[in-house]
Amino acid sequence: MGSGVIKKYWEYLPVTDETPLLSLGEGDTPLVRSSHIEKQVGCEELYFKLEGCNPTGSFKDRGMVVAMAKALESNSVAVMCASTGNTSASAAAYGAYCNLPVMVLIPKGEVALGKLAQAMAYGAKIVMVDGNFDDALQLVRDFTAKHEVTLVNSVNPHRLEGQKTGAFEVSDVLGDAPDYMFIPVGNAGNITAYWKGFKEYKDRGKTNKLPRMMGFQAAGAAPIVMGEIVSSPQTIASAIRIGNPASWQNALNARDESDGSINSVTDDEILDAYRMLASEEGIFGEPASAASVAGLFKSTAQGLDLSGKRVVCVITGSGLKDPDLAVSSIQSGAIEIPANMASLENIALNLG
Ligand code: AN7
Repeated sequence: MGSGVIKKYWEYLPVTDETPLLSLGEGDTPLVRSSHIEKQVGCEELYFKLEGCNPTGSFKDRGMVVAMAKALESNSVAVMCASTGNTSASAAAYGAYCNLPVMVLIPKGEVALGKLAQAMAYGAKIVMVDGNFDDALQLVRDFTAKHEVTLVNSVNPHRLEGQKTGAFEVSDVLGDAPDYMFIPVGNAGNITAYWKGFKEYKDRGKTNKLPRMMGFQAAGAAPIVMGEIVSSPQTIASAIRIGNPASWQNALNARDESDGSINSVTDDEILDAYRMLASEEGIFGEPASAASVAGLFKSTAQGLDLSGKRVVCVITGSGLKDPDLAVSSIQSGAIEIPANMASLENIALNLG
């Protein structure tokens, strides 16, 4: 436990004798059984994979540790990424750990405060681009094609190699692959990586079956669902505010090969799932993460029968990343009182 994904899964990863065995303790995240939603959607077993428990609070760490180790192995002098927030936080942390300079390009005004704070704290050079994520990613791709700087977005194949370890862990804990995987889709790297992981585990005889991959985009940022680039993607789930996903074709392959689907959920559906996940399951995921749960509700409401099925939702990042949204979108009803017993009793003895 805590040794990190490279050590744990080295035989499935592109490591050599020269690859440094880095780790900030990523991976080994909890797979938590649902206490309420499982019954509401009528499945046999529902689990949440809590990727917010990774060192920087999102699934990105699984891929970043491998990308960073390979960058060090090839004597890279600096790394760069574009990000809606979590990739930049992860790159910044591993860069600090490895002593590699990191530059992150983020869409101006569109990154949740917690993620920005992380990139700042870890000491990355932060560049605010007057454009959206897709503009920033294009810039990074063009720059790294021209200069000797390593690209650590998920178009770097080492990122997906690391991220596929999420599928290994789910399979290891359950003893086989689940029947359904619900997963939010932004740049489409994670759905690609999970599908790769499940296929590899089955090929190596570690599992007997493959899950159906159920991806969900936000309705205002759903290029894969609509079949066309969205030039001004809009959604409250800033992590998946992406209009031209880099792994678009791979996501379609994962969908089709697994007999799954890629669909969209509205911001209202995302926020409902976000609140319900916290208040009924005790799990505080970020809004983008709640898209997987919103998708689960939507699919069953539309007739998907999950009876007898084992289902996993990936909760990709921590709700603490975006405290502004939590406070503004959840009517918590904090009560103010003078500091005396009579006032407290007046409130607390009438709770029920
Ligand atoms: C919490 O950080 O794209 O479909 O730049 O942060 O693999 O892109 C984040 C994406 C889901 C979507 N949930 O995953 C970035 C970035 C959370 C995320 C996604 C992201 P992909």
